[in-house]
Amino acid sequence: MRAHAVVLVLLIIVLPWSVWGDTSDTPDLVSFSFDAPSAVNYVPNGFLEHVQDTIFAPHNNWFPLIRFIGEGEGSSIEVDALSYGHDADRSLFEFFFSVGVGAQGLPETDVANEVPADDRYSDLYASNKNGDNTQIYDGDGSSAEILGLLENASTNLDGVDMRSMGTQDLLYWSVSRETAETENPYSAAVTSGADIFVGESSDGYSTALPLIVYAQAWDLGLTGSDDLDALVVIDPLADGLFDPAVDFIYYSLVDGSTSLLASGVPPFLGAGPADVFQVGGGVLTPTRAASAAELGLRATDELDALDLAVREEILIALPEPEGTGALLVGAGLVLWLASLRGSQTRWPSPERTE
Ligand SMILES: [Ca+2]
Ligand SMILES: [Ca+2]
Ligand SMILES: [Ca+2]
Ligand SMILES: [Ca+2]
Repeated sequence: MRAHAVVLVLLIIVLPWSVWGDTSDTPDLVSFSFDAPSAVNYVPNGFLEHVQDTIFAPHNNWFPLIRFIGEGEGSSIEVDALSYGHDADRSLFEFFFSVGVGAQGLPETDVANEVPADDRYSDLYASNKNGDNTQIYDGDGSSAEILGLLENASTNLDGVDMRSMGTQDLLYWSVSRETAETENPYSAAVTSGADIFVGESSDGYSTALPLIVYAQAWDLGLTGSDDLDALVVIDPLADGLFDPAVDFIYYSLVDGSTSLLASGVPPFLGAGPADVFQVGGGVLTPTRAASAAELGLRATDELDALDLAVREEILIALPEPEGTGALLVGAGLVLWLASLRGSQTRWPSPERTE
């Protein structure tokens, strides 16, 4: 009985730490980038590597932790989409996304309910294409799990993978059209904002040479004047080569991309910047994987970051709310007191000690 009580006491001491210990930071989850204007929120405060090609982890503060540095301090390279690459069955996955400046969301969705509107751009939402969406991460953590972003300064998250690391040690990314046209090594290699690059997920990923192209704009049914702004790669062989027979690529386009404006054929005819398209799996021409309405977004909204993930895995992996820790402590105390009452010959009851 004494050993039983000792174990219970240890549980009371250890459980709160195991539950609460993860709530301050969640570096094991989510990798994300923000856009160039957002860097202004961090760099003047001495966070010189908090720029638009850095990849971040969540942090319980007003700045996110650094996961991968691209060019780093003073970078002018805008990484506007990223994916570690998946090897699993995509049919199990839901859509996890961030929205861009001006997004409204359909009425009654979490995007629409996030106010003021400038707070929406730094959040992550999930949808199973039922016309609704749920807030999963909140930029400043006031209404959901925290990313460590400044919402009052409208930090705009522009790329995401719902994991801390890939299983394939690869990183796939796209850059903005402006970066592709003006910044080396992208401009020297004559790339476009709709090309997808691949490298090892280590420091310097976005500036590593030689620049390796995973898929070009035309592989995606796009033109060189399109700009891909959200990306999920499924590359089961992890060979860094787009094989349209077995690989899948999911993507969204920036508002104003040529294919959205002037394609005239499905799936781009009548589509917008919040629609998600796909190629691969033996289908060489793009199809629409999700419409704005299916994701609970308006046709004019911008979707600017995307991943496909299993919601239960994300939610299970999230730290328990503090209320759960208090419940566990309470339950532990009740069990401890019960054990004391059952062993009064060895352990004085609380009543006797007073
Ligand atoms: Ca970025
Ligand atoms: Ca965003
Ligand atoms: Ca791009
Ligand atoms: Ca988009």
